[in-house]
Amino acid sequence: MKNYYQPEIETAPYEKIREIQNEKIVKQVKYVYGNVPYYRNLMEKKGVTPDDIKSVDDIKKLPFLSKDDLREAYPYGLLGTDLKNIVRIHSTSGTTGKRVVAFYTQHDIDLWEDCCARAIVAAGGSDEDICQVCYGYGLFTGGSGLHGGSHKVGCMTLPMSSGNTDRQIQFMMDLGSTIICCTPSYAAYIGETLAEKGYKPSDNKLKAGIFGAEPWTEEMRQEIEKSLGIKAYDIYGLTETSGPGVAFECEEQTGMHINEDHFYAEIIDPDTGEVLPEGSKGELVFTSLDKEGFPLLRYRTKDICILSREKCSCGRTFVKMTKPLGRSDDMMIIRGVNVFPSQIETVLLKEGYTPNYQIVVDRVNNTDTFDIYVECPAELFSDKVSEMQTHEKNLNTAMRSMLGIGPKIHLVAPKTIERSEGKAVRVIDKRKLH
Ligand code: DLL
Repeated sequence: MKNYYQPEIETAPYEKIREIQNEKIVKQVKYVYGNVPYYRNLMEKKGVTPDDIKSVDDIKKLPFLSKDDLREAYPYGLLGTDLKNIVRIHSTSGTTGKRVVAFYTQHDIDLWEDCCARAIVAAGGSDEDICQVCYGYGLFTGGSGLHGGSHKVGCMTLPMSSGNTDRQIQFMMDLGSTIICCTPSYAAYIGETLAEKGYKPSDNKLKAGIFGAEPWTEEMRQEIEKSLGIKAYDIYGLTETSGPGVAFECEEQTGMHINEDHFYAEIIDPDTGEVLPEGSKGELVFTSLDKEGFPLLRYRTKDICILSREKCSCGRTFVKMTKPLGRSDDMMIIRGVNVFPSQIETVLLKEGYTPNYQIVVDRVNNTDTFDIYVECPAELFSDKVSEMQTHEKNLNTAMRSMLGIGPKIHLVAPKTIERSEGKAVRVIDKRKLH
Protein backbone atom coordinates (compact mmCIF):
# COMPACT_ATOMS: atom_id res chain seq x y z
CA MET A 1 0.00 0.00 0.00
CA LYS A 2 1.32 3.43 -0.90
CA ASN A 3 1.28 6.14 1.72
CA TYR A 4 1.34 9.86 1.28
CA TYR A 5 0.83 12.67 3.75
CA GLN A 6 -0.82 15.01 1.24
CA PRO A 7 -1.62 12.71 -1.70
CA GLU A 8 -3.51 15.31 -3.77
CA ILE A 9 -0.37 17.39 -4.18
CA GLU A 10 2.35 14.74 -3.82
CA THR A 11 0.92 12.78 -6.75
CA ALA A 12 -0.53 15.66 -8.79
CA PRO A 13 0.16 15.68 -12.52
CA TYR A 14 3.14 17.84 -13.49
CA GLU A 15 0.86 20.38 -15.21
CA LYS A 16 -1.06 20.87 -11.99
CA ILE A 17 2.14 21.45 -9.98
CA ARG A 18 3.28 23.92 -12.62
CA GLU A 19 -0.03 25.78 -12.38
CA ILE A 20 0.35 26.07 -8.59
CA GLN A 21 3.94 27.26 -8.96
CA ASN A 22 2.97 29.87 -11.57
CA GLU A 23 0.27 31.26 -9.36
CA LYS A 24 2.50 31.35 -6.30
CA ILE A 25 5.58 32.89 -7.91
CA VAL A 26 3.66 35.94 -9.16
CA LYS A 27 2.41 36.59 -5.63
CA GLN A 28 5.75 35.81 -3.94
CA VAL A 29 7.75 38.17 -6.16
CA LYS A 30 5.25 41.00 -5.54
CA TYR A 31 5.44 40.25 -1.82
CA VAL A 32 9.24 40.33 -1.72
CA TYR A 33 9.45 43.45 -3.90
CA GLY A 34 7.01 45.21 -1.61
CA ASN A 35 8.49 44.05 1.71
CA VAL A 36 12.22 43.45 1.28
CA PRO A 37 14.09 46.62 0.21
CA TYR A 38 17.38 44.69 -0.04
CA TYR A 39 15.98 42.42 -2.77
CA ARG A 40 14.00 45.23 -4.41
CA ASN A 41 17.34 47.03 -4.90
CA LEU A 42 18.84 43.94 -6.53
CA MET A 43 15.83 43.72 -8.87
CA GLU A 44 16.06 47.41 -9.72
CA LYS A 45 19.77 47.05 -10.49
CA LYS A 46 18.86 44.23 -12.89
CA GLY A 47 16.00 46.22 -14.37
CA VAL A 48 13.33 43.66 -13.38
CA THR A 49 9.94 44.52 -11.90
CA PRO A 50 7.24 42.18 -10.54
CA ASP A 51 5.32 42.72 -13.80
CA ASP A 52 8.08 40.84 -15.64
CA ILE A 53 7.37 37.69 -13.65
CA LYS A 54 4.29 35.95 -15.05
CA SER A 55 5.28 32.31 -14.48
CA VAL A 56 8.16 30.21 -13.16
CA ASP A 57 9.72 30.40 -16.63
CA ASP A 58 10.48 34.04 -15.82
CA ILE A 59 12.38 33.21 -12.62
CA LYS A 60 15.61 33.22 -14.61
CA LYS A 61 15.21 37.00 -14.99
CA LEU A 62 15.53 37.49 -11.22
CA PRO A 63 18.83 38.22 -9.46
CA PHE A 64 20.52 35.53 -7.36
CA LEU A 65 20.94 35.66 -3.61
CA SER A 66 24.01 34.15 -1.98
CA LYS A 67 25.34 33.62 1.51
CA ASP A 68 27.24 36.89 1.07
CA ASP A 69 23.94 38.73 0.65
CA LEU A 70 22.67 37.07 3.81
CA ARG A 71 25.76 38.28 5.65
CA GLU A 72 25.40 41.77 4.28
CA ALA A 73 21.72 41.97 5.16
CA TYR A 74 22.26 40.40 8.61
CA PRO A 75 20.27 40.27 10.77
CA TYR A 76 16.98 41.78 9.58
CA GLY A 77 17.65 42.93 6.03
CA LEU A 78 15.86 40.05 4.31
CA LEU A 79 12.90 39.85 6.65
CA GLY A 80 9.63 39.63 4.73
CA THR A 81 7.20 40.89 7.36
CA ASP A 82 6.92 42.84 10.60
CA LEU A 83 8.78 41.33 13.53
CA LYS A 84 5.50 41.06 15.40
CA ASN A 85 4.43 38.35 12.92
CA ILE A 86 7.60 36.30 13.48
CA VAL A 87 7.20 33.49 15.99
CA ARG A 88 10.59 31.78 15.80
CA ILE A 89 14.13 31.89 14.46
CA HIS A 90 16.65 29.21 13.62
CA SER A 91 20.28 29.59 12.78
CA THR A 92 23.24 27.79 11.23
CA SER A 93 26.13 26.54 13.26
CA GLY A 94 28.56 28.49 11.05
CA THR A 95 31.85 28.97 12.79
CA THR A 96 33.22 31.63 10.46
CA GLY A 97 31.69 35.03 9.85
CA LYS A 98 28.13 35.86 10.74
CA ARG A 99 25.63 33.12 11.22
CA VAL A 100 22.60 32.76 8.99
CA VAL A 101 19.44 33.60 10.93
CA ALA A 102 16.13 32.50 9.39
CA PHE A 103 12.76 33.86 10.51
CA TYR A 104 9.43 32.04 10.61
CA THR A 105 5.81 33.11 10.88
CA GLN A 106 3.31 30.52 12.14
CA HIS A 107 2.29 29.92 8.51
CA ASP A 108 5.96 29.17 7.63
CA ILE A 109 6.25 26.71 10.52
CA ASP A 110 3.06 24.95 9.41
CA LEU A 111 4.26 24.48 5.85
CA TRP A 112 7.72 23.40 7.01
CA GLU A 113 6.25 20.79 9.34
CA ASP A 114 4.04 19.54 6.48
CA CYS A 115 7.19 19.01 4.43
CA CYS A 116 8.78 17.00 7.25
CA ALA A 117 5.55 15.04 7.73
CA ARG A 118 5.65 14.08 4.03
CA ALA A 119 9.18 12.74 4.61
CA ILE A 120 8.15 10.69 7.63
CA VAL A 121 5.14 9.18 5.84
CA ALA A 122 7.33 8.43 2.79
CA ALA A 123 9.59 6.46 5.15
CA GLY A 124 6.57 4.38 6.20
CA GLY A 125 5.58 6.47 9.23
CA SER A 126 2.04 6.70 10.61
CA ASP A 127 0.29 7.40 13.92
CA GLU A 128 1.24 3.86 14.95
CA ASP A 129 4.90 4.83 15.08
CA ILE A 130 7.27 5.89 17.81
CA CYS A 131 9.60 8.48 16.37
CA GLN A 132 12.89 9.17 18.14
CA VAL A 133 14.24 12.55 17.10
CA CYS A 134 17.94 12.78 17.88
CA TYR A 135 18.86 15.71 15.68
CA GLY A 136 19.93 18.65 17.81
CA TYR A 137 17.12 20.81 19.18
CA GLY A 138 17.63 24.53 19.57
CA LEU A 139 18.96 26.87 16.94
CA PHE A 140 19.67 23.98 14.53
CA THR A 141 16.66 23.19 12.34
CA GLY A 142 16.96 19.38 12.46
CA GLY A 143 15.33 18.71 15.84
CA SER A 144 12.41 21.14 15.56
CA GLY A 145 11.66 20.30 11.93
CA LEU A 146 11.37 16.53 12.35
CA HIS A 147 9.70 17.00 15.73
CA GLY A 148 6.96 19.12 14.14
CA GLY A 149 6.58 16.66 11.26
CA SER A 150 6.34 13.74 13.65
CA HIS A 151 3.54 15.49 15.58
CA LYS A 152 1.65 16.17 12.37
CA VAL A 153 1.84 12.49 11.40
CA GLY A 154 0.65 11.59 14.89
CA CYS A 155 3.68 9.53 15.89
CA MET A 156 4.56 9.31 19.54
CA THR A 157 7.50 11.69 19.46
CA LEU A 158 10.65 11.29 21.58
CA PRO A 159 12.32 14.73 21.68
CA MET A 160 15.74 13.32 22.54
CA SER A 161 17.99 15.88 20.84
CA SER A 162 21.51 14.67 20.02
CA GLY A 163 24.03 13.17 22.38
CA ASN A 164 23.89 11.02 25.49
CA THR A 165 24.03 7.84 23.47
CA ASP A 166 23.43 5.50 26.41
CA ARG A 167 20.17 7.30 27.13
CA GLN A 168 19.21 7.20 23.44
CA ILE A 169 19.68 3.45 23.45
CA GLN A 170 17.81 2.99 26.70
CA PHE A 171 14.75 4.87 25.41
CA MET A 172 14.96 3.16 22.04
CA MET A 173 14.98 -0.32 23.59
CA ASP A 174 12.58 0.33 26.50
CA LEU A 175 9.93 2.28 24.58
CA GLY A 176 10.37 0.46 21.28
CA SER A 177 11.17 3.32 18.91
CA THR A 178 10.29 2.42 15.33
CA ILE A 179 11.69 5.46 13.48
CA ILE A 180 14.92 7.30 14.21
CA CYS A 181 15.90 10.73 12.88
CA CYS A 182 19.50 11.94 13.16
CA THR A 183 22.63 12.66 11.14
CA PRO A 184 23.97 9.60 9.29
CA SER A 185 27.24 9.79 11.23
CA TYR A 186 25.33 9.67 14.52
CA ALA A 187 23.22 6.76 13.22
CA ALA A 188 26.44 4.87 12.43
CA TYR A 189 27.71 5.60 15.94
CA ILE A 190 24.48 4.43 17.57
CA GLY A 191 24.70 1.22 15.48
CA GLU A 192 28.27 0.69 16.60
CA THR A 193 27.39 1.31 20.25
CA LEU A 194 24.42 -1.08 20.10
CA ALA A 195 26.71 -3.82 18.80
CA GLU A 196 29.23 -3.12 21.54
CA LYS A 197 26.52 -3.50 24.13
CA GLY A 198 25.81 -6.92 22.69
CA TYR A 199 22.56 -6.10 20.86
CA LYS A 200 21.83 -7.71 17.50
CA PRO A 201 20.10 -5.54 14.84
CA SER A 202 16.94 -7.62 15.33
CA ASP A 203 16.81 -6.74 19.04
CA ASN A 204 15.49 -3.25 18.36
CA LYS A 205 12.06 -2.33 16.92
CA LEU A 206 13.37 0.29 14.50
CA LYS A 207 12.14 -0.03 10.91
CA ALA A 208 13.27 3.23 9.33
CA GLY A 209 15.72 6.07 9.77
CA ILE A 210 15.54 9.57 8.31
CA PHE A 211 19.07 10.84 7.91
CA GLY A 212 20.48 14.04 6.48
CA ALA A 213 22.20 17.35 7.21
CA GLU A 214 25.56 16.10 5.97
CA PRO A 215 26.91 14.18 2.98
CA TRP A 216 26.76 10.39 3.16
CA THR A 217 27.42 7.70 0.62
CA GLU A 218 25.46 4.67 -0.60
CA GLU A 219 28.04 2.48 1.13
CA MET A 220 27.35 4.27 4.40
CA ARG A 221 23.62 3.76 3.85
CA GLN A 222 24.18 0.01 3.55
CA GLU A 223 26.31 -0.05 6.65
CA ILE A 224 23.69 1.81 8.73
CA GLU A 225 20.84 -0.33 7.35
CA LYS A 226 22.75 -3.45 8.36
CA SER A 227 23.83 -2.30 11.80
CA LEU A 228 20.39 -1.01 12.84
CA GLY A 229 18.28 -3.46 10.81
CA ILE A 230 16.33 -0.64 9.12
CA LYS A 231 15.68 1.05 5.80
CA ALA A 232 17.62 4.35 5.72
CA TYR A 233 16.05 7.37 3.99
CA ASP A 234 17.80 10.56 2.99
CA ILE A 235 16.39 13.99 3.80
CA TYR A 236 17.71 17.33 2.61
CA GLY A 237 17.29 20.97 3.49
CA LEU A 238 19.07 24.05 4.68
CA THR A 239 18.41 26.70 7.29
CA GLU A 240 17.93 29.37 4.63
CA THR A 241 14.96 27.53 3.10
CA SER A 242 13.45 26.57 6.52
CA GLY A 243 15.41 23.40 7.34
CA PRO A 244 14.98 19.66 6.70
CA GLY A 245 12.21 18.56 4.36
CA VAL A 246 12.96 20.63 1.29
CA ALA A 247 13.47 17.21 -0.30
CA PHE A 248 12.99 13.66 0.97
CA GLU A 249 13.45 10.11 -0.16
CA CYS A 250 10.71 7.57 -0.86
CA GLU A 251 10.93 3.77 -0.75
CA GLU A 252 12.67 3.69 -4.15
CA GLN A 253 15.75 5.29 -2.52
CA THR A 254 16.95 6.77 -5.80
CA GLY A 255 17.10 10.45 -4.95
CA MET A 256 14.98 12.92 -3.03
CA HIS A 257 11.64 14.39 -4.14
CA ILE A 258 11.68 18.18 -3.87
CA ASN A 259 8.55 19.68 -2.33
CA GLU A 260 7.89 21.65 -5.49
CA ASP A 261 4.69 23.26 -4.33
CA HIS A 262 6.83 25.24 -1.84
CA PHE A 263 10.26 25.40 -3.49
CA TYR A 264 11.14 25.96 -7.13
CA ALA A 265 14.48 24.35 -8.00
CA GLU A 266 16.96 25.28 -10.71
CA ILE A 267 20.39 23.91 -11.59
CA ILE A 268 22.92 26.50 -12.69
CA ASP A 269 26.49 26.58 -13.84
CA PRO A 270 28.23 27.82 -10.68
CA ASP A 271 30.73 29.85 -12.69
CA THR A 272 28.43 31.61 -15.15
CA GLY A 273 25.04 31.49 -13.41
CA GLU A 274 23.50 30.06 -16.58
CA VAL A 275 20.46 27.79 -16.01
CA LEU A 276 21.29 24.25 -17.13
CA PRO A 277 18.85 21.73 -18.66
CA GLU A 278 17.40 18.81 -16.69
CA GLY A 279 19.96 16.08 -16.13
CA SER A 280 22.92 18.47 -15.90
CA LYS A 281 25.19 18.55 -12.90
CA GLY A 282 25.43 21.97 -11.32
CA GLU A 283 24.60 24.18 -8.36
CA LEU A 284 21.14 23.90 -6.86
CA VAL A 285 19.20 27.15 -6.55
CA PHE A 286 15.93 27.49 -4.64
CA THR A 287 13.13 30.01 -4.82
CA SER A 288 10.63 29.90 -1.98
CA LEU A 289 7.10 30.09 -3.35
CA ASP A 290 5.05 30.86 -0.27
CA LYS A 291 7.29 32.01 2.57
CA GLU A 292 6.41 35.01 4.72
CA GLY A 293 9.19 35.45 7.28
CA PHE A 294 12.30 34.74 5.22
CA PRO A 295 11.28 34.58 1.56
CA LEU A 296 14.42 33.96 -0.49
CA LEU A 297 14.30 34.17 -4.28
CA ARG A 298 16.96 32.32 -6.30
CA TYR A 299 19.10 31.37 -3.32
CA ARG A 300 22.35 29.69 -4.31
CA THR A 301 22.85 26.65 -2.09
CA LYS A 302 26.41 25.77 -3.26
CA ASP A 303 25.24 22.15 -3.30
CA ILE A 304 26.13 20.38 -6.50
CA CYS A 305 23.53 17.93 -7.75
CA ILE A 306 21.40 16.71 -10.67
CA LEU A 307 17.61 16.95 -11.07
CA SER A 308 15.50 14.28 -12.73
CA ARG A 309 11.85 14.05 -13.73
CA GLU A 310 11.95 10.34 -14.42
CA LYS A 311 8.77 8.60 -13.30
CA CYS A 312 9.09 7.25 -9.77
CA SER A 313 7.51 3.95 -8.73
CA CYS A 314 6.26 5.53 -5.50
CA GLY A 315 3.71 7.56 -7.45
CA ARG A 316 5.06 10.94 -6.40
CA THR A 317 5.44 13.39 -9.23
CA PHE A 318 7.80 15.90 -7.60
CA VAL A 319 11.15 16.29 -9.35
CA LYS A 320 13.99 14.33 -7.75
CA MET A 321 17.43 15.58 -6.77
CA THR A 322 20.47 13.37 -6.34
CA LYS A 323 22.25 13.45 -3.03
CA PRO A 324 24.45 16.53 -3.02
CA LEU A 325 27.51 15.29 -4.92
CA GLY A 326 29.66 17.83 -3.15
CA ARG A 327 29.53 21.54 -2.64
CA SER A 328 30.85 24.11 -5.00
CA ASP A 329 32.65 25.37 -1.92
CA ASP A 330 33.73 22.23 -0.02
CA MET A 331 35.48 20.78 -2.97
CA MET A 332 39.13 20.64 -2.02
CA ILE A 333 41.77 21.34 -4.58
CA ILE A 334 44.81 19.39 -3.51
CA ARG A 335 47.91 19.69 -5.63
CA GLY A 336 45.65 20.92 -8.39
CA VAL A 337 43.27 17.95 -8.19
CA ASN A 338 39.60 18.34 -7.26
CA VAL A 339 38.78 16.10 -4.31
CA PHE A 340 35.39 15.56 -2.65
CA PRO A 341 35.28 14.04 0.85
CA SER A 342 32.47 11.74 -0.30
CA GLN A 343 34.85 10.05 -2.76
CA ILE A 344 37.22 9.30 0.10
CA GLU A 345 34.43 7.81 2.18
CA THR A 346 33.35 5.61 -0.71
CA VAL A 347 36.86 4.14 -1.01
CA LEU A 348 37.19 3.58 2.75
CA LEU A 349 33.93 1.67 3.03
CA LYS A 350 34.63 -0.34 -0.12
CA GLU A 351 37.99 -1.36 1.33
CA GLY A 352 36.41 -2.58 4.55
CA TYR A 353 37.09 0.40 6.81
CA THR A 354 34.56 2.21 8.99
CA PRO A 355 33.38 5.75 8.25
CA ASN A 356 35.51 7.04 11.12
CA TYR A 357 38.15 9.14 9.45
CA GLN A 358 39.59 12.60 9.26
CA ILE A 359 41.17 14.35 6.30
CA VAL A 360 43.94 16.83 7.04
CA VAL A 361 45.20 19.14 4.31
CA ASP A 362 48.09 21.53 4.82
CA ARG A 363 50.71 23.37 2.83
CA VAL A 364 54.38 22.88 3.60
CA ASN A 365 57.08 24.52 1.48
CA ASN A 366 54.46 25.55 -1.08
CA THR A 367 53.35 21.96 -1.56
CA ASP A 368 50.03 20.58 -0.37
CA THR A 369 50.12 17.76 2.14
CA PHE A 370 47.20 15.34 2.18
CA ASP A 371 46.77 13.00 5.14
CA ILE A 372 43.92 10.69 6.00
CA TYR A 373 43.59 9.28 9.51
CA VAL A 374 41.48 6.12 9.48
CA GLU A 375 40.53 3.78 12.26
CA CYS A 376 41.81 0.28 11.60
CA PRO A 377 39.04 -2.30 12.11
CA ALA A 378 39.93 -4.96 14.67
CA GLU A 379 40.06 -7.71 12.01
CA LEU A 380 42.78 -5.87 10.05
CA PHE A 381 44.73 -4.82 13.11
CA SER A 382 48.12 -6.41 13.66
CA ASP A 383 51.05 -5.68 15.92
CA LYS A 384 53.39 -6.41 13.02
CA VAL A 385 54.50 -3.09 11.57
CA SER A 386 54.99 -4.59 8.11
CA GLU A 387 51.39 -5.79 7.96
CA MET A 388 50.05 -2.40 8.96
CA GLN A 389 52.25 -0.80 6.32
CA THR A 390 50.80 -3.13 3.70
CA HIS A 391 47.25 -2.07 4.63
CA GLU A 392 48.25 1.58 4.41
CA LYS A 393 49.88 1.03 1.03
CA ASN A 394 46.79 -0.79 -0.33
CA LEU A 395 44.51 1.99 0.85
CA ASN A 396 46.79 4.58 -0.70
CA THR A 397 46.60 2.73 -4.04
CA ALA A 398 42.79 2.55 -3.87
CA MET A 399 42.59 6.27 -3.07
CA ARG A 400 44.97 7.15 -5.88
CA SER A 401 42.87 5.29 -8.40
CA MET A 402 39.67 7.04 -7.27
CA LEU A 403 41.08 10.53 -6.78
CA GLY A 404 44.04 10.72 -9.10
CA ILE A 405 46.16 11.68 -6.13
CA GLY A 406 47.62 9.61 -3.29
CA PRO A 407 47.11 10.67 0.32
CA LYS A 408 49.35 9.60 3.19
CA ILE A 409 47.31 7.06 5.10
CA HIS A 410 47.61 6.74 8.88
CA LEU A 411 45.87 3.75 10.37
CA VAL A 412 44.98 4.54 13.95
CA ALA A 413 43.58 2.39 16.74
CA PRO A 414 39.81 1.80 16.85
CA LYS A 415 37.89 4.51 18.78
CA THR A 416 40.59 7.15 18.58
CA ILE A 417 38.83 9.44 16.13
CA GLU A 418 36.36 11.61 17.95
CA ARG A 419 32.72 10.57 17.43
CA SER A 420 30.16 13.11 16.42
CA GLU A 421 26.73 13.67 17.88
CA GLY A 422 25.86 16.15 15.16
CA LYS A 423 27.64 16.90 11.94
CA ALA A 424 30.97 15.09 11.77
CA VAL A 425 34.08 17.17 11.19
CA ARG A 426 35.70 15.26 8.34
CA VAL A 427 38.05 17.80 6.88
CA ILE A 428 40.66 19.93 8.56
CA ASP A 429 42.04 22.24 5.92
CA LYS A 430 44.85 24.05 7.63
CA ARG A 431 45.68 25.96 4.45
CA LYS A 432 42.74 28.30 5.05
CA LEU A 433 44.21 29.40 8.35
CA HIS A 434 47.36 30.82 6.84
O1 DLL B 1 21.44 20.66 7.79
C1 DLL B 1 19.06 21.05 7.63
C2 DLL B 1 18.80 19.62 7.83
C3 DLL B 1 18.56 19.12 9.11
C4 DLL B 1 18.73 18.75 6.72
C5 DLL B 1 18.28 17.77 9.29
C6 DLL B 1 18.44 17.41 6.91
C7 DLL B 1 18.21 16.92 8.19
P1 DLL B 1 22.11 23.56 7.56
O2 DLL B 1 22.75 23.33 8.86
O3 DLL B 1 21.79 24.95 7.16
O4 DLL B 1 20.72 22.81 7.47
O5 DLL B 1 23.02 22.89 6.45
C8 DLL B 1 22.62 22.84 5.12
O6 DLL B 1 23.85 20.78 4.79
O7 DLL B 1 23.40 23.04 2.06
C9 DLL B 1 23.99 20.69 2.44
O8 DLL B 1 25.29 21.07 2.04
C10 DLL B 1 24.06 19.87 3.72
N1 DLL B 1 23.01 18.85 3.71
C11 DLL B 1 21.77 18.92 4.22
N2 DLL B 1 21.11 17.75 4.01
C12 DLL B 1 21.96 16.94 3.34
C13 DLL B 1 21.89 15.62 2.82
C14 DLL B 1 20.53 21.45 7.64
N3 DLL B 1 20.80 14.85 2.96
C15 DLL B 1 23.64 22.11 4.29
N4 DLL B 1 22.97 15.14 2.18
C16 DLL B 1 23.17 21.91 2.85
C17 DLL B 1 24.08 15.89 2.01
C18 DLL B 1 23.17 17.65 3.13
N5 DLL B 1 24.21 17.12 2.47
